[in-house]
Amino acid sequence: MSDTSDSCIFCTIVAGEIPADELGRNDRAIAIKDLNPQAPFHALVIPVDHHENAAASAAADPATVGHLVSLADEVARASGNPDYRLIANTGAGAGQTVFHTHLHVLAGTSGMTERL
Ligand code: DGP
Repeated sequence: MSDTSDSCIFCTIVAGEIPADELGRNDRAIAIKDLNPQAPFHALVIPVDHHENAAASAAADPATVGHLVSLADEVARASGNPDYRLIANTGAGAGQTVFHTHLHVLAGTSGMTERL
């Protein structure tokens, strides 16, 4: 486990070193708009602590995933989307491109997207 990784784009965003369109934050995670939205509402919920995927975060602290889901629900509802999908791509073969745990929060469409 490491708390941060200098080469990780999401660690840089969490640290406030590069800008992101922030939707919410607590002491464990932040929620931002996805740079390349795949739905009318597309947020990313990112834990402060750096782990490569949700399973690794859960192994390090089982409460982490619960905190991520709670923040996802908060920002989805705040945007007027009480119905939404959560996705955690795990591994390059599943489409993961950023190897710092994150949940995709998608709303405003009922279908699967080709990308996710
Ligand atoms: P995944 O493929 O599951 O690893 O999703 C990574 C997502 O992160 C992808 O939808 C695009 C988004 N993303 C990558 N770099 C940035 C960034 O610098 N800012 C924001 N807001 N989103 C980013």
